[in-house]
Amino acid sequence: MTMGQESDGLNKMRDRVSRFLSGLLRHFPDKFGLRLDRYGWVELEKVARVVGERYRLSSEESMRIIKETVERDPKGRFELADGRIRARYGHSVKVDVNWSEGGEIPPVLYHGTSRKAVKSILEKGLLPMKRREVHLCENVSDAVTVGRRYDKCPVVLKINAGKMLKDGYTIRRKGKVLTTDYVPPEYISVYR
Ligand code: HQG
Repeated sequence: MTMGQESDGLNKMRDRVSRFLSGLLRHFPDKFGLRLDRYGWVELEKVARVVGERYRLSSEESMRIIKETVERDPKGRFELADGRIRARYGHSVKVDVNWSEGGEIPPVLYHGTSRKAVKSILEKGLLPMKRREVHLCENVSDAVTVGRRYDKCPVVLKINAGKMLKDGYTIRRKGKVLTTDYVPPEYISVYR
């Protein structure tokens, strides 16, 4: 096997593990016998055991792949600390998401969505829907990527985050993603 083939296989495995971890740590920990604590944390060893069984990896391999997946994740989807792991955002399970990594919140944020959701969003505001938070992006191109998950020609909404903060709303930073509980229509306009 050449180096290229080996890393292709490894990249595919990391990709699969990343998707599985997103599901496990955001949506269905109980399906695999895991219990998240109040803030979404769970012992890394337990997660490595579940991942190892699923992908037939030794516990060392599974631990290594999880750590590499977390470190290389372009969006900072996961966080490791004190032998534990959690998803930074995207939860549907009941966890306390009310924490932030600090740092400046840009005065303008973006949200990518489908064309068919726009009318309702402009009427009712941005709701968390099946998740615990509304997810926002720092730049237009990230918002387009998010919106493409639902529509090949997504709409990008511009969020007046500066005004939201001034009016007392909380916006949290979770890796590359910014989150909030709800965005009322008055802070939303169509960017493109
Ligand atoms: C829409 C992924 C109608 C909202 C992404 C969105 C993100 C409304 C959908 C992260 C509405 C919910 C989250 C309203 C909101 N009426 N539609 N009032 N309010 N919506 O998946 O932001 O790659 O829960 O516009 O990249 O798309 O998995 O939210 O289209 O960062 O790490 O309801 O998940 O990250 O969809 O995605 P979602 P999202 P990962």
